[in-house]
Amino acid sequence: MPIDFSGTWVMETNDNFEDYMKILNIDLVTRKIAIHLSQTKVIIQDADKLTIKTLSTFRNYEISLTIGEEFDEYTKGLDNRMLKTLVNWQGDTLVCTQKGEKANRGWKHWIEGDKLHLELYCEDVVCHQVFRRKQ
Ligand code: ECB
Repeated sequence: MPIDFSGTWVMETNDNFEDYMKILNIDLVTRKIAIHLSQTKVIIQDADKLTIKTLSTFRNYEISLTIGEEFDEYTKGLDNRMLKTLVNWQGDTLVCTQKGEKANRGWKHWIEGDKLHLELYCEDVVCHQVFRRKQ
């Protein structure tokens, strides 16, 4: 039985988000707004199905997927790119690869204690976000 990421998670830290946005060619004005956002993750995990909502006061973003099945992801409202995205288990870590224009793009989710971790990576940039479970 894999672990369950389901729940509502509130951002505590967001390291290197500026460089992650820069490598995705996000414009300065958008970056200035986005850097100050508190993001909330709402994750619904049901067997091999996963919905991840990223919510903020500025923009929301949502994906739904089946673990182990590649799908077309359009990063609407983020960098607006088309990706071939695949999420798999690597032990208790969810590992995502996002094939597209940018090399070495993807993310990893894992849980440590009561914290949800997310590493967002692209090319040589890694952004590390930590969330606490909302009671
Ligand atoms: C949706 C809240 C953030 C809105 C930021 C708006 C503009 C910045 C544009 C692009 C920056 C790139 C990504 C934003 C960071 C987080 C959003 C979701 C990142 C992601 O791929 O999350 C995965 C893993 O949780 C699920 O989609």
